[in-house]
Parts: sequence; structure tokens; C-alpha cells
Amino acid sequence: MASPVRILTAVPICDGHDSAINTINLEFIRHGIEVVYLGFHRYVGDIVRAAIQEDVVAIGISSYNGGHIDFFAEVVGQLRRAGAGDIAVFGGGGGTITPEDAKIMKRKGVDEIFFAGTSLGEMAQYVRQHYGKARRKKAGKNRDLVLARELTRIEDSFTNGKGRKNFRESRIEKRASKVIGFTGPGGAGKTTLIDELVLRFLHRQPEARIAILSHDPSVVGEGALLGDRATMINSQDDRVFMRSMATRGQAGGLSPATESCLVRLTKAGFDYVFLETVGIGQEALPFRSKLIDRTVLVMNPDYGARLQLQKIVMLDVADIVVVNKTDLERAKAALSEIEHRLTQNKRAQQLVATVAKRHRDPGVDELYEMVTTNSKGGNK
Ligand code: B12
Repeated sequence: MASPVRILTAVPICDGHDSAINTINLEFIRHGIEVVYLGFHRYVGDIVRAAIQEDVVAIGISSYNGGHIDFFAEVVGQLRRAGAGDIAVFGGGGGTITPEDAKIMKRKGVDEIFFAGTSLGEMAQYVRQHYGKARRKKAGKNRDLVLARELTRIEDSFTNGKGRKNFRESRIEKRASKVIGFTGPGGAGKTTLIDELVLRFLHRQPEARIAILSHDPSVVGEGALLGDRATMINSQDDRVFMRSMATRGQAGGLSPATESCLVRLTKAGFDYVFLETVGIGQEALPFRSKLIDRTVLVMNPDYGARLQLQKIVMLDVADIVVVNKTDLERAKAALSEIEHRLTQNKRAQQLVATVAKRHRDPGVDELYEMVTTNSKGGNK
């Protein structure tokens, strides 16, 4: 099986016109393309950093704010300066980008501009034809690019059926990073919570480097929308290396290549690696790897009747249980029910209440203390 084409899409700074790109993303996915979506109102630097870390073959930009000539040229320029000039740039913006503008943009290194009236199918076809067989230069000296391309090789080896567990226990012992696994049902707020934790790491540990390995489901027989970066605001930082992975047919919350990618990340000198699963169901136990130091289950207070708690197996094994969205009405009851459920396990599990979307939430501060001072790997 061939690896899917991976591209990144985004909308520039000072531009909130995201409905076009949202529609186009869905069409790309239908054509088997993996789309890392960065969201709207994005700086050139954020787009270029994300494209490099995600090791995409092309960046698709949707621009309606009128600044397209300079913006696209700056993306091309920054890619070249970072040694990633082999990442192509294309895009559109309806009638805002005129044919004359497009000519100038192409002279400045843009591959293609799509005008109003182009069908969605035509654009998806263009991506598959032009970026399916990617030209690849050597990664050079750019640290993020070297790592990103190694992760792609690992991921591709699993897609091609050649992947294998490429680590030994002895290697696991020697790693420097602390690995924290986050899981929980879809919509519980895992991504926002991780992003808020990253903010605290960046502020309180000025030298720390963090990696995030984030998962989204592949659509059966199609591509995947890797959308966690669109929620990550604080993680757009040079000290954070984020990689989005599609599950590529594997059930249970992770990808077939996750463990091997994790081994590579833990050897890359990051202080912390955050692993985020897709939204999981009651029976899922995604963290079987010895690489994971601490597991965090993130729950929503709206899980239904109390009886439901008996069926969630992660409640038996998680080191920390976070009840997020505790500004919701049912939060008080949920906290007391989950606390009672955890006492049945007779293990030293920790429970914390958070409102991750709230800036400076004391619950997230408490969680930060828990993951930094109580990790099995020792104090930091
Ligand atoms: C929908 C819309 C809105 C919606 C946006 C909703 C949303 N969440 O996206 C709302 C109402 C919120 C809005 C607000 C504003 N808008 Co408005 N909006 C439009 C409108 C009507 C359609 C744009 C659109 O989505 N088209 C649908 C797409 C699918 O089709 P398309 O544009 O033809 O694109 C084709 C190709 O270019 C290609 N394509 C597009 N992007 C990409 C990306 C990639 C990767 C690829 C491969 C292809 C591709 O796909 C299509 C294929 O057929 C345009 C006018 C128009 N008719 O174009 C104005 C327009 C873009 N808006 C405009 C303005 C001024 C604004 C506001 C500033 C108005 C105000 N004063 O508040 C605000 C700014 C909002 C913000 N925060 O940025 C101006 C921009 C003028 C300029 N830049 O010179 C326009 C052109 C209207 C006008 N004539 O004045 N807007």
C-alpha cells in the first residue's frame, strides 16, 4: 500500500475566511489525502514551522485578505531559507487573487493558484498528480526537518508493510525524555489541555523542549483530517516539535507506527513527549508501551449515568484522571462519582478538576505540578 499524500492547509494572518478551506479539506480527504489543518489567522512562521515538522509535500493557502502576493512569497522564502524549498506552495482566494497577481506569485515560486469556478474534484486531482510523487531533497542541517523526515520514513515503512518494532528494552531505559500519554473520549478537551500545559512548560522551564505526537482517525478508505494543530495556540513555538499522525487503519487510538516514532522522539533530546490518542471508547487501553511514564485520562463531566463509570477500563489504569469542563453544571456530581469509583481500585491515582479553555486555570496548574513532580521517571 502506498503512503497517502500529506499536505498542510492554512489561512493567513488577519483573515478569518475559513469556509472555503474547510470545504476543500474535506474534498482532499475524500481523495485519500492526509490534510494537516493549521487553522485561520496564521503567521508565515507558524505555517513554515508546521510544514517542516509535519514533513508535508505541499502547503495549500486560502487567502482573502488582499495581502496574498507578499504573504505567499514570504512562505516560499522562509521555506527556502530553512532548507525546505522542496515543499511546494499553492492555493486560492476566489476573485480576490486576480490572474495578473497569480502570474507575479508564480514568478516568486508559487506552484499554482486556483480561481473562482474551479471544481473541488479538479483541485484534489491536481494535488494527487503533482504531489503524489514528491520530489525530495536531502534534509540538510535543519534539526526539525531531519527529525521530521525520519518520522516519515518510519511511518511509511509501516504503511508499506515493512515496519517492525525497531527498539529494544535496553534502549528504552537510556532515554532522556519523560513520556506522558493523554487519552479520553472525543470532545473532552485533550488538545486544549495539552496546549495549556505546554504554555506552563514554556514559561516555567525556559530551556525545556517538548514534543507532541498527536493522533486523529483515518477515514475508512480515505485520507485523514489532522486538525489538532488548529486548536494548539501556545504550541506554535520553536521549542515545541509537534507531529500529527493518522491512525491509518489501526483501531485503539494510535497508529501502527506510533511506538517506533516515540522511540525516535525520546532519543531526540526532548525533555517531555506528550502523546495524544484519538478520542477513545470504553474498552480502549491505548498505552501498553513501556515507553510511557505516566498516563492521563481526560474526561467530560457528561458521561451519562454513574453506572457508565464501571465500564471505562482506563479508569482502572490511568495514573491521573482529569475531569475537564468543570464549569459545566454536572461537574460536582461527576467529581464525587469518579472519586468514589477510583477508591475501588485501591491504587495511588490522582484526580484533578480543570477548565482547560480558561486562561490561568488553577486546575491546569495543579495538573502541571502532578506531571512534573510525580512522574515515575523521577522528579524534574
Ligand atoms: C463567505 C464570505 C465571508 C464570510 C466568511 C465565512 C467564513 N468563515 O469563511 C463572512 C461573512 C464572515 C465574511 C466576512 C468578511 N469578509 Co468576506 N467574503 C465572503 C465571500 C462571499 C465568499 C468567500 C468564499 O468562501 N468563497 C467560497 C470558495 C469555495 O470559492 P472561491 O472563493 O471562489 O474560491 C475558489 C478558488 O479560489 C479555490 N480556493 C480558495 N481557497 C483555496 C485554497 C486552496 C488550498 C486551494 C487549492 C483552492 C482554493 O476554491 C474555489 C474553487 O472554486 C467573498 C466574496 C466572493 N464572492 O468571493 C467575500 C470577501 C472575500 N469578503 C470580503 C471582506 C472585505 C470581508 C470582511 C472584511 C467584511 C467586513 N467588513 O467585516 C469580513 C472579514 C472576516 C474576517 N475575519 O476575515 C471581501 C474581501 C475584499 C478584499 N480582500 O479585497 C470579499 C471579496 C467580498 C467583497 N467583494 O468585498 N466574508
